[in-house]
Amino acid sequence: MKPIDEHLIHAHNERAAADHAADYAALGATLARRGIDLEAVRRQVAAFGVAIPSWGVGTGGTRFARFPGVGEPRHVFDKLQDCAVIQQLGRATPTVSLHIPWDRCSDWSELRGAAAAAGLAFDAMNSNTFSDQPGQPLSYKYGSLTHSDAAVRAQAVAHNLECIEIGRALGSKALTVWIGDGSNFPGQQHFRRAFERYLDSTRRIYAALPTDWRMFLEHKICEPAFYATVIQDWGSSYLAATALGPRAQCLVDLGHHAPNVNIELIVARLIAAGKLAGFHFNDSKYGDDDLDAGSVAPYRLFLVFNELVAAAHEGVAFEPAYMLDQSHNVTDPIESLMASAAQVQRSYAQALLVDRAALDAAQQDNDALAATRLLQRAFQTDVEPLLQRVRRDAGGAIDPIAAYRASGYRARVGRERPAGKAGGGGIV
Ligand SMILES: [Mn+2]
Repeated sequence: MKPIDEHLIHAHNERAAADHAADYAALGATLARRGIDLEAVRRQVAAFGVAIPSWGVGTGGTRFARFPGVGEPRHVFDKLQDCAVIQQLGRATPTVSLHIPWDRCSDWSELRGAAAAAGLAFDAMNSNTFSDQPGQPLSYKYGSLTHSDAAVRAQAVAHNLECIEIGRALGSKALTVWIGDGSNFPGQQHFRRAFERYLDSTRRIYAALPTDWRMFLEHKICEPAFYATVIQDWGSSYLAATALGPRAQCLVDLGHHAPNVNIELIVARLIAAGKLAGFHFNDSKYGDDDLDAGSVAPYRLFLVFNELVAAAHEGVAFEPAYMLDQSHNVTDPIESLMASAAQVQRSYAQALLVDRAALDAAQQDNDALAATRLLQRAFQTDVEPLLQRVRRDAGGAIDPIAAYRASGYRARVGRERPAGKAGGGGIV
C-alpha cells in the first residue's frame, strides 16, 4: 500500500490543474521560439532519477548536538517507508542508497521485497570504516584501510567485502568507499606509505567486486582528519581508481572540496578520463556543510549538469550515478529530500535547454559574452511547469511539499514511532 492516500494526491492535482496547464503551455511556447521541443525535454527529464541516502531521512546533527525530529525512522524499514513517501510524491527518486552498519537487518530478502513493494530499488552500498561499532575488535581511531596495523586494515577490508555481499542480496551494483583516514598533525602520517596501504587494501576489495559492479572512490579534502586526508582530492582519487582498474571510478561529493573550487571542471576532467563514478549532491557555504542541493549555489549545480549534458550530447559513453548526500538539521528530512531531488532534476532540465550548436559556435569564435549568455538563458528559464508535469504524469504531486503537509504523514509516524533520545552529538 502506498504511504500517502492517492485520492489526496489526485484532489491536490485537480485543484492545481488549470494553473499548471496554462504555465506548461506558456513554457512550451517560450521554448518553441528557441527551437526546443518541450515534449522531447520532458521525456528526458522523466527518465532521470537521483538516489536517496537512507541516512538522509533521519534528522542530522553537528559535532555540537543533534536535535531529533518527530517520528524519526527507527530502523531501515522505517527509512524505506519515508523514502517511499518521497518517491510517491516527487517521482524523481526511484532508488535508495544504504549504509552499513546503520541499515543492518536480519533478513535482506525481506528488505528487498519491501523495497520492491514500494516501487524502490537499491543504489550503491556505502561502507563505514570511519567510526567504531559496538563489539568491534579493533578501532578505527587512527585509520582503517590505511591504518599502520595490518590487522586493522584487514578488518576494514572484510567490512567492505560484507557490504558487497549484502548489496548482492539487494540487487545493488556498486560500492562507495569513503574513509576518514588521514592525520591531524604534520609528521603524524607518512603520506606515501599511507597511500600505498590504501591501494593495497582497496585492491583486495576490488578483487572481490562482482563483474557487473563498480567501485566508487569518494575523496574529501578534510574532516575528520584536519591536517591531511589520504584521498583528499580528485587527483588522489584518480590515481587510485587508475591503479585499481576500469571498474573503479571517482565519486564527486559537491561538499568535499575547498571553497570556490571549480567542481564542474573536475567533472569535465573525470568524464574525459572515463573515471566519473557519479555524485553526492548537496550544497555548502563554507565546507562540507551538507546543506540542501542547490539551496546556496544553484548555478554551480547547473554548471555541473551542463558538463554532463554536453558530454552526453557529444556521444561520450558514461554512466554517472546520482545520489543526494545531505544532513537535515532544521527541516523535515522528507521535505528537504523532495525539494533537493527536484532541484537536481531542475538543473538537469535547464542544462538540456542550452543551445549546444550556438555554444559551440560562440566558443569557436571566442565570443565569451555570447557563450556565457547561452548558459544564463538556460539557467534562468523557469522549468517548474515541466517538473510539475513529469511528477503528475507519473502519479506524483504537482506540489509535493504542499501535498505532503496536507497528508499529515509526519504527525502519523510521530504517533507510530516513539521519539528518539534527545541530545548526543555527531552527524548521523
Ligand atoms: Mn558523500
